[in-house]
Amino acid sequence: MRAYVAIGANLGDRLATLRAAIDALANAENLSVHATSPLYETAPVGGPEDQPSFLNAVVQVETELSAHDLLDFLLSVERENNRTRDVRWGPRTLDLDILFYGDLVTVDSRLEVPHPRLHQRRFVLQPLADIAPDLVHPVLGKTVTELLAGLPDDDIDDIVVFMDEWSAAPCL
Ligand code: A4P
Ligand code: MG
Repeated sequence: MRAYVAIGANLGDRLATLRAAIDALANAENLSVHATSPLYETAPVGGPEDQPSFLNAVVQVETELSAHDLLDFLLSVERENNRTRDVRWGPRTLDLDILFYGDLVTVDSRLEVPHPRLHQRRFVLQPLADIAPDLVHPVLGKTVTELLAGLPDDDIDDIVVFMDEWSAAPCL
């Protein structure tokens, strides 16, 4: 199955943590990394005031894991990278979110796919558009390019390219 995973960090050595996360994905059994977007530096959306800026990217993976097993694996990679959960939308060393898992549409107490806020967020849609512009949201029926174009443009300056090629996994 093809899946898209959003990765983000705004605490500690953000770049080193994101590289470690990509290595963990690339070295996992039953999963391979097929594309990595450029890395963006982004202003925090929500959460406490004055939290540090994020580094964000999106990764395309192919996996034999079920969606829930993929979630468990991503949570284990977060834990290995010292992720703690204190404040909702608060600062974190590493956040790994499943954006899409094929065309799957599912909601339960542990997992919601597609990610319920992806279509509102430039820090997700911009890197996703870099690697999958024509991907269609299975609920909204719009491509990633269309969703990105539909965002209000008042936050356009809140995201800038930090680094184009930044991981050992395949980039664009
Ligand atoms: N969960 C449910 N669906 C999913 C999914 N599709 N992928 C559950 C991953 N996890 C999913 O997650 C809480 C629980 O969500 C997990 O245990 C899992 O069972 P979390 O990582 O502890 O919570 P969170 O990420 O703080 O919450 P939430 O509401 O998912 O956060 P968002 O909406 O992802 O926002 N600003 C910038 N610039 N960049 C960012 O990366 N991230 C956030 C987090 C806020 N502001 C940001 C950024
Ligand atoms: Mg998360």
